[in-house]
Formats: sequence, C-alpha cells, structure tokens
Amino acid sequence: MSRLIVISNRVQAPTENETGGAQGGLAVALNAALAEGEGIWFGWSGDTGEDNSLRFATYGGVTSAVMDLSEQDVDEYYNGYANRTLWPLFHFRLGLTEFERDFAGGYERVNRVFAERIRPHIAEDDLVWVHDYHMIPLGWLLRQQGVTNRIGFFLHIPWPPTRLLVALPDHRRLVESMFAYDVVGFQTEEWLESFCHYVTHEMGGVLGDDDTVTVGGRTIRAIACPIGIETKDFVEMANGPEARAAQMRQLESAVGRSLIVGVDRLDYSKGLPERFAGYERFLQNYPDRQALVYLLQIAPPSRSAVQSYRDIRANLEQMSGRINGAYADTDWVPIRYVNRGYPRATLAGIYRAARIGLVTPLRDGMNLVAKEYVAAQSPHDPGVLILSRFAGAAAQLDQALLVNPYSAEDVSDAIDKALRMPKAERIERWQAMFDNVTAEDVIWWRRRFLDVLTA
Ligand code: GDG
Repeated sequence: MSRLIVISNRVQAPTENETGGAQGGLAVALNAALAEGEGIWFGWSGDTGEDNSLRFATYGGVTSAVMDLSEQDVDEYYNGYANRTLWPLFHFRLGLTEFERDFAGGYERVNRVFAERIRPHIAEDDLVWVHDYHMIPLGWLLRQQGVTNRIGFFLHIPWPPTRLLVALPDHRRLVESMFAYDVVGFQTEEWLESFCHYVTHEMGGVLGDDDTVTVGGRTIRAIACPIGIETKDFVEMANGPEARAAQMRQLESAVGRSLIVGVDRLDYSKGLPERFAGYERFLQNYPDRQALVYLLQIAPPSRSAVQSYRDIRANLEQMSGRINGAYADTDWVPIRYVNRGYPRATLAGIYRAARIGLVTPLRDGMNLVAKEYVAAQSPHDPGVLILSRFAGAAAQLDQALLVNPYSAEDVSDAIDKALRMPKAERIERWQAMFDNVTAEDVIWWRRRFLDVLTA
C-alpha cells in the first residue's frame, strides 16, 4: 500500500495533549489514513520564526512535520494572499478582496519553500494530497522539483464564477498551475461546474468523459467530492456523558424555552449579522412568542490580524448589544453571544439541546456544522435544521428548511415554521438528512478521493 503524504496550511495530527476524540472530521479522516500507511502530514506550525526547517513528531501512529514562517511570510502569504485576496474572492466578496503584489509574491515564495522542504521526504510510491486555497500552486512547484508521483488537490471553499475569478490578477497562471495535479476535487457540482466553465471559456479547455479536463495536452480529472463528518463517532459522542452534561446544563438554563443555536468561526462568510437581523425580525413579527425562544451564538474569533474580521466582530458586538437592549426582560435575554470555543463533546450536547440549528452562511464550500447538528439529534425528537441555500451542504441536506440568508423575512419565517413543525415531519426530514450524513461521511469522502487519485 502506498504511503499518504498530506500537505495543508495547518496540521491537525494528534498531539501529546490531544488525541483522536477531540478532533474534527478532516483530522479524523486524514489521521486514520495516515496511521494505516505510515504517512506524514506537512504544514505550517502556526508560529513565526526565521528558521524554516521541518520539525517531525509522531503521536498515535501519525507523523507530522511542521515549519515556522517568518513574520513577513505570515503577513503576505497567510494574512495577505490567502485570507485577504483568495478567501473573500472565492466567497463572492469582491468588495472585501485586496489586491497587493506583495501578497501574491509572498504566496508563491512560501509555497516554493514548502515544496523545497517537503520534496526530500517524498518517496517513489507515495500518494500526495494537497489541501485548500493556501496551497493551490504547490503541486506545480513540486513538479518543478522533479516529483512525478500522483498528486491530488482538494479545495475546501467554493470555486467562484468565472466573471468574479477574472478580477484576480494572474488568474490564469493560478488555474494553469492546477493542471500539475492528477486530480482536483471540489465540494459540490456547483463549484466543479464553475471551474469547468473557467477552463473551457478562458483557457480553451475541453471536457471529456470520466470527469477529465484537458488543457494544452495535459489531462486531469476534476471531481465533486463532498466532505462529510466522522458521523459514527459524533453520534457516539452526542450520547456520551460529556455531551449529556452539556445538554442538561443548556436545558436547565433554558427554563422551558426553545434553544436556537448557531456555531461558527467568527467570519464574514458565515452571515452572522444577517442571522441576527433575521432573528430580530422574528422577534418583531411574533411578539407573543418572543420570550419562548433564545438564540445561542457561539463564535470563536478567527484571523483577527485581518481588519475585515475585526470589523465583523465589532459589528456583532454592537448588534447583539442593541437587540438585547431593545428586547430583553428581567429574566430573559434574546441573544447569548459567546466569543469562545468549546470542546467538541460540549458542542454535541448543545446541538442536541437545540430545537433549531441555524446555519446561514452567505457562501460556504460545504459547512460541517450543519452535518454535526443533524448527527447530534435524538432520533425520537429531532430538532429542525435551517440552512442557507448558499452552503455547499444544501445540495445534500435538501430536507432542511432552506433559506436565503440575506433575507431577514425568509429567516424569520423559517424560525416560525421550525417552531411549529409537527414531530412526524421533524422526524421524516431528519431521517433523510441523517441517512445522507451517515452514508457520505468523512471516511467515504477520503476513500472516494483517494480511489480516483490511485485509479
Ligand atoms: C472550511 C470551509 C468546509 C466551531 N466552533 C467550535 C468548533 N467549531 C468547529 C465546528 C466545525 C468546524 O469548526 C467548522 O467547520 P465549517 O465547515 O463549518 O467551516 P470552516 O471552518 O469555514 O471550514 C467549509 C470545511 O472547511 C471542511 O471542508 O465545510 O465550507 O469554509 O467542525 O464544529 N469546534 C470546537 N469548538 C468550537 O467552539 N471544538
């Protein structure tokens, strides 16, 4: 069996302090594959330093290799090109997209350093799997270093429509670099179609049978391969003691009110101000039901070095303060807004306690919170998922109440409908979604991608 080499911006291999149970789906799936075949997971350590040699560590049968980046690298590659150029553009936010030559230069420089450092550790039969927008040109740079192995690339975020992508200086060079891969994977058919549209309209590419795309004599396979969660483990966790305790704690503090829950990294793509506005509309439209619900929004801060992330945080603090000020009573606040992260088992219990999972990103490659919410529900009395039609997950979870996250009315109506939904309908919708989350879990995703890569 070939070894697997995983390369991503951040490494999620087990550490001394944290083993399997606390990890998210991606880490579970890739670590399981790495442990089977003695693979290595490469990436940035998350620290800054001038020495960018690799540091190896092995825990739980998985080897990780991380390197530091200089402050300039972090500014230009991570906070710059990755998170101020590609992230907003690929989430359809042209107005937030910043174009700086230094960012593009830093992005290519850091990818080149990764390629040079990793190259000596790739053995002849290794399969190489590169992840996400931080590392798009890495495969091409590895080829320049003489790597002839099979290399796959998976994009976790949306692929934007051609008319947006052409706003990126050097867009063609970036996409051309993707033809160094053998397989490129996207979360949904929609993102795959957008990629194929670009390749056929901007590069004279030709689509063939069997998911092939050919440009200038080079043929690759481009597939839709939706990521899932570690469903079985998550269901077990939601039934375990830690989750039960969190569920009970939530139910006690709810004193009979229905919990609406949102869990998101604090990111403008997640549509949090729009969600608060939709919830406020519900409070306005249904004054008699106001004190029967509360919204718990968990939003651990992320990327706070980037101004647009500081702006969204300030905006949300202001909005939640204003809404609470306007509607709260002596024994009730409408929004509990929490800026910190919780253990995964605690989240599972909170999901289970919630009558409604409110997942309303403005644009999302997939959205795993929606799948976790479904997995955590009690089969006998499940809650209702309200899901943005602009999340990749909507293609699979079409039994959710699908909403336009920009429309406060749409969100308000969906909350009303969810609260009134009879149990039989809740169970029927939940069962269909649970079947999907079970069948297309993260192990399915990994196998499907690697099967195509090895084919
Ligand atoms: C990218 C794409 C795609 C959140 N708060 C806490 C916590 N989380 C966990 C959730 C979930 C994960 O973080 C977030 O995953 P999402 O999929 O919702 O979103 P992104 O971070 O933007 O991920 C996305 C994903 O990659 C995978 O391909 O689905 O579209 O944008 O697992 O549970 N986890 C813990 N405490 C928290 O407070 N432990």
